[in-house]
Amino acid sequence: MTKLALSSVDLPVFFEERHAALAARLTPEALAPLAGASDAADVARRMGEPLGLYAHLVPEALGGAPAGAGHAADRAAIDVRSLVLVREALGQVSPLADAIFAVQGLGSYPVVLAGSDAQRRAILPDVLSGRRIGAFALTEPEAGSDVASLRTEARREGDGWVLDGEKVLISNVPLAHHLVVFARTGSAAPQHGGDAGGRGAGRAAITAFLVDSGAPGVSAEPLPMSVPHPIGRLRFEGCRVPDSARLGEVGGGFKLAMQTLDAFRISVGAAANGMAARALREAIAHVTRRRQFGAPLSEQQMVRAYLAEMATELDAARLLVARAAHKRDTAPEDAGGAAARVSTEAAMAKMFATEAAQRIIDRAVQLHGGMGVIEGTEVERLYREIRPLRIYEGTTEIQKLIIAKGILERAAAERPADEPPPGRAP
Ligand code: COS
Repeated sequence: MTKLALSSVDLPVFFEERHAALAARLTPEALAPLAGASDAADVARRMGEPLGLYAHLVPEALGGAPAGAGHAADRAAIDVRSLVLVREALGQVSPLADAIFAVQGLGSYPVVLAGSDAQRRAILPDVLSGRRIGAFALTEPEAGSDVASLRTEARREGDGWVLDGEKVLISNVPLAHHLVVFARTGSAAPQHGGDAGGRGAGRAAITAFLVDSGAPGVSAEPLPMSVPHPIGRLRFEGCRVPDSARLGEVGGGFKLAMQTLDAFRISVGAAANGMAARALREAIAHVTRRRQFGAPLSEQQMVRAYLAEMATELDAARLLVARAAHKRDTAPEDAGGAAARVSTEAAMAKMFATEAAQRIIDRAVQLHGGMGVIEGTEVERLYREIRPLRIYEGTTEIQKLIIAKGILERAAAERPADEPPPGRAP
């Protein structure tokens, strides 16, 4: 099996030859048209043509990249290990491109998973070429981490639906042609906290819709961010859509959002690894060049200790990301034919990699001394670029809740029925 050199280690256990071939194509030279580019629309287009990166978001049957052996035969046929490689490469070259790519995925994967054949044919070929950009409209002013409490409403009217509500912090908004909108369709009131039954009813009342961003009743407003990143607010006022705009089952929206996030949270970890790898490279270049006290900084033990910690944390993060992606791609489907749940592993990868990248980049800034905080230096830019990754697609704190829930459920499932209560001798 071909070895895939991701850093100082090879990870042949998790990757296959086709991944090595993809990684070999994702060179800084190949991605050079994205480096330093600040026009989001242009960056979004280039990733379609000529770079062909969106092929990894679209099933092979609709022109996308082959998902490889071992995948569910059709609908969920997106290879998360390929996403991971693309995002680590983009993270090193252009965090702006990486963010647009990720949201193109969030805005199309629900169509891959739950779309009708007509919806898939109407959307996915243009997603592939980059003629069409998508967005994932989940977050609201009063519903961020607590998805079940969202308030945007879709009211049944005649043979369609009427959407009213507000979404905020929606990436790709100024560019997006279509929006995957999560709205409340059931009679259950939005649930904040409360008992499991109440929250369950709140979740069961959420449905996804595929809405044209130019549809009557939709308005968008950009929000300025601390880094170059297309993001904004959406308002739905009497926005009428046909029933054919519904994505999946009525009431299936919460699960669809979570399934989408499971796949893409893994790749957030990969993007963080890309940014951290870039910072480590910059730090090594700096400490081997810069001389103080008569020798290169790299001769100092404290500097070496920093480098050792940075490299080890980066490789640990890469291993967690690779493990989650491999499991997502290869674990047997559930009884309903859906991709295996990897919520715990995905949350571990996302949490650890983004937190580690923040620490690695912070140390790279420290090693650069005063130049590390001068606008325009690479590490200063990375220091700003990494920050949103610990928040978006589920904060670090939410990942901890998911991980704890996952391991407790696993422990309960493995406990024999006749085991004495914890703390008591058998
Ligand atoms: N795949 C399939 N089903 C899933 C799922 C997944 N990945 N995750 C959850 N579900 C289903 C389960 O069926 C679960 O039912 P059970 O009660 O049978 O276990 C149900 O959904 C509820 O799951 P959970 O109990 O975990 O829901 P909560 O409302 O308590 O909390 C969190 C869910 C907090 C984890 C969720 O709201 C979340 O991820 N929040 C962060 C949102 C986010 O990432 N926002 C960023 C937007 S994109 S930038």
